[in-house]
Amino acid sequence: MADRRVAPISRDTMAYVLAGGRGSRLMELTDDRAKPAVYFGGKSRIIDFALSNAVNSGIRRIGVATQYKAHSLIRHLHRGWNFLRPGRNESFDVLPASQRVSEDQWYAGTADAVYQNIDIIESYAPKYIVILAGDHVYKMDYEIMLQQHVDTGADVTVGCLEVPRMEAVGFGVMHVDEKGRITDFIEKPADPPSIPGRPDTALASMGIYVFNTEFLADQLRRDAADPMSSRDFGKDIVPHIVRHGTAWSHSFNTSVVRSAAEYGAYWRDVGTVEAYWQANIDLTDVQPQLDIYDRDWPIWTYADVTPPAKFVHDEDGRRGTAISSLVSGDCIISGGSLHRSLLFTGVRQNSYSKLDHAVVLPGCHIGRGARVTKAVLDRGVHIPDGLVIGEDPELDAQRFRRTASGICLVTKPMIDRLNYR
Ligand code: ADQ
Ligand code: ADP
Repeated sequence: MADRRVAPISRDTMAYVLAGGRGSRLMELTDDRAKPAVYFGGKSRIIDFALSNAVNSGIRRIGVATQYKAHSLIRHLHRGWNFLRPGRNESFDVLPASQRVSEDQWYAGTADAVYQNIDIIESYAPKYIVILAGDHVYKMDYEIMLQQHVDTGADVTVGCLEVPRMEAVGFGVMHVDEKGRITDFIEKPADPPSIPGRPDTALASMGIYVFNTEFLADQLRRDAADPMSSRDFGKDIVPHIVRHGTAWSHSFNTSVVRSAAEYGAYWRDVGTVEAYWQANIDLTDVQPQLDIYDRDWPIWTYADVTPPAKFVHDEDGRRGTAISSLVSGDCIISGGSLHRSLLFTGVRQNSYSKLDHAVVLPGCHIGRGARVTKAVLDRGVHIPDGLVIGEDPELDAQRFRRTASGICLVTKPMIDRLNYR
């Protein structure tokens, strides 16, 4: 008998990525770009993780809803993610707010960011839709979650993970029965309920939802007619379905993509300067928890074509050295040294300079004799010759954005202001 192939569920699915959030706790890093567009891991931007997960899971229809400061995000999406071609049962749509309903109307909430484009989604007729956040770093096979959704016949399936109870104040928190069906869902509770028998742990929503598209469209229309609704998945749509329909949880542990070198179930919000710095520096570990070298689950991105990184010694024969560091293309380390640091594309590091635990975004220049410790340097920052960052807490706090644990965020305007002193 002929071999009958059944297409995976992912080929009948659209991934819809919410990428409109400001990410205000990243401070000046999101002054001019949306959080999903923030650089991460040497070559990528944060949104590349959700998009790569979708493509690696077999999904070929993707929509991205953008809103806040979307210019560099949209540019990145057009350059890097436009390879999905209409006509091959594929599509890629960037959907900025205020294009559809009226010119001055932004997306009210996350559900509204889907509702306003529901006719575009329906025109593709995907049977399933997976709603994703564009601002988390993790590797996950959505096909496994889709399969569970189909098997249980749920109205909605919500991705979840266990978090320390006190951290759950920033999440949707759920109760599930012994099979995993959600019995209660509370968005950002002040006093998060714990998992029964485990007082220090709560079950948190990852903000990832699978729906049958038709069902979601009905729910969004119902919600849009409710004047009391804030048009949000976590506040309105999911709690309503928990009360009136069937909502199932899906444990991240079952669909996290681990490579040989990896342990645990890595998922990060990188929502603060502190968490952002730490997650990038973690990549310099000998065996990091997040493996970005896994050829079976690549993190796709747009990247400029660059010449190789180059290490040269300076005029005195002092070496340009990097230890426990990641150095991207088009970087030239001439005489300086770096330790436990991560350089994005096109960084120039000059003689007698030192980087230690530094995250250096594209196009930065490190002047002669400068020393930078425990810092994030925003794109294009030029550190003047001899400037020292990360050694004098009081001075750092005056000049830069210094976090409670002593990480400095340094941006171009902050350096410009120094020159006038
Ligand atoms: P929050 O993280 O607070 O909670 P929210 O601010 O609503 O979620 O953002 C969710 C995603 O949507 C983000 O990727 C954000 O960039 C994007 N977004 C926000 N407003 C948008 C808009 N108007 N238009 C387009 N995109 C927008 C949510 C859930 C919780 C869950 C956490 C997990 O509500 O239940 O626990 O995510 O992080
Ligand atoms: P990214 O570093 O994310 O690639 P860009 O540096 O190109 O982004 O800037 C993102 C957006 O912010 C662009 O629209 C850019 O024109 C704008 N922008 C950057 N710096 C400033 C500034 N100092 N004032 C106003 N707009 C700016």
